[in-house]
Amino acid sequence: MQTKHNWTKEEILNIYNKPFLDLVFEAATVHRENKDYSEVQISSLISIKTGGCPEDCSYCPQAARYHTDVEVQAMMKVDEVIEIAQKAKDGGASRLCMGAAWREVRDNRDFDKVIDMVKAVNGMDMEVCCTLGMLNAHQAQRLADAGLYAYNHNLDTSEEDYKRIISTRTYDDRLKTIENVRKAKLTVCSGGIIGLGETVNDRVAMLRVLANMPQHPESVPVNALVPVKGTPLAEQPRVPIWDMVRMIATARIIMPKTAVRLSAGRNEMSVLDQAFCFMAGANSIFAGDKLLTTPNPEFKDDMAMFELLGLTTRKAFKNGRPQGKEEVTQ
Ligand code: SAM
Ligand code: DTB
Ligand code: SF4
Repeated sequence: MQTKHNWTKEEILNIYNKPFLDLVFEAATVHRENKDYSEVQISSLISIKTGGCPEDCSYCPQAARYHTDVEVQAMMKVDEVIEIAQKAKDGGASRLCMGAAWREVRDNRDFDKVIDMVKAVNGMDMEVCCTLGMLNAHQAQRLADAGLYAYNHNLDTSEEDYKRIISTRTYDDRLKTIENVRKAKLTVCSGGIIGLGETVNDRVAMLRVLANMPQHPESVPVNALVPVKGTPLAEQPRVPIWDMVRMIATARIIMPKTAVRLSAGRNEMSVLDQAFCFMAGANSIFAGDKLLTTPNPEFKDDMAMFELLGLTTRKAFKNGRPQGKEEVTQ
């Protein structure tokens, strides 16, 4: 089946608002037609530079202007990253995502260090992903040349709602970085957060931007807000599981080939909640006892869940390496 890139708002809204069980059934059907539905990709997160970020993203515990319990930490050493990557690999992760609390990448020694980290983890035969804020075309190319597999850059909400959540950059800045990532032939990981106080129209509008890109993102993370004390969104109520399932199912139906990641918020979900998300087409998670700064279920509990649900873990590089990359052996 060919993927579609001209979704209207009404089409997506009609999918999102279907009777719950019809929606899950349709998403599960699309999932089974397009993917090995029992295979789940495991990504592990490392915060290589924590806290002190100049941006004002109102959900984020790492923004310097909010008084949260996150302590600013200097950039990690390459050896530390290798050690954590090995543990993640041993635990079953096929991808390692390195996050930095930066507004944007600067051409300095810290970026050189990230390049070294990318080379090292790529050499361990894991897919390497980075999320470092805004990038120009040259920086995206440097990451690609070092062996980066994916770049994560979320849209978070709709263009209309963006100013309510973040004032220090624009939606267009976000889209421009995603374009630079595409030009460097990296795979794109881009999604958003629900539970920010957005409307269903905002959720649908964000999904429409992703689904109408000339090429669908290879991964779409769906995060449930983790409300953190000290941030402006600390008092937001928890996202109902029904909304999380609707969001995942809609993403699965409109982007059938994409990896839809059940991302932040799993620590508050039961195994049954998560089972519904997998049924609705989620086929990727972040595993490891920490996301960037907030808790996540333990590896062993996730493995017990996989066993219970009959899920298996996806191997690295199943779709080959991004164009132009040589096979790297350990
Ligand atoms: N600084 C870079 C950036 O903003 O692109 C990379 C790191 S940033 C922490 C990565 C993503 O984490 C954000 O785009 C947002 O979607 C997600 N995130 C941050 N805080 C969150 C929270 N409290 N709950 C859920 N997702 C969150
Ligand atoms: C994504 O979409 N979610 C991850 C990853 N990409 C970088 C981050 C979630 C962060 C949750 C809050 C924290 O742990 O600081
Ligand atoms: Fe900084 Fe990223 Fe957090 Fe925004 S989401 S404050 S850019 S670390």
